[in-house]
Amino acid sequence: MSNRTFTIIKPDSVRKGNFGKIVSRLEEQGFRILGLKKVALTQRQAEGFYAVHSERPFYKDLVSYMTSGPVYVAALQKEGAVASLRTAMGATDPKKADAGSIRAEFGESIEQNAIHGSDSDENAKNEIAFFFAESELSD
Ligand code: IDP
Ligand code: MG
Repeated sequence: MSNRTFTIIKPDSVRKGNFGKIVSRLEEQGFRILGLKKVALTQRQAEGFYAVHSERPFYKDLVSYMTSGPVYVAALQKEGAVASLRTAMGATDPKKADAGSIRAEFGESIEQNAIHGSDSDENAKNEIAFFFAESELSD
């Protein structure tokens, strides 16, 4: 099992000034930040990143949301990182997310849900590589 995962602090979080609070939570829960940067996703990047959802009815809106303002992308390290981040985030729909989870606290809607987290070790590896060279990562 890999000890890495990938997150995006999404545009709604950055807009509302919740970036620091969310990163604090992650650090409190034992994640180390291997790499972090602020980026304004291009349409092409957002489409590529979410290509797996290209046939879903919400794809177009998702791409406009993810390009609506800057985001922070980060590579994180923790034992069992992928599962641990998914638990910390909560369910996709903030209304269904466990109390105390990041999405329950900071998400607006099923679309504007504050944070992205990889759903498997393989996707974590690919998503980290989408934004970072290995030489940009250190613990
Ligand atoms: P996840 O982020 O919890 O892994 P996914 O199913 O991978 O959820 O969906 C990717 C993103 O697409 C979600 O985080 C959310 O921003 C958006 N999304 C997912 N389902 C819906 C929906 O039913 N309506 C609108 N947006 C959605
Ligand atoms: Mg997903």
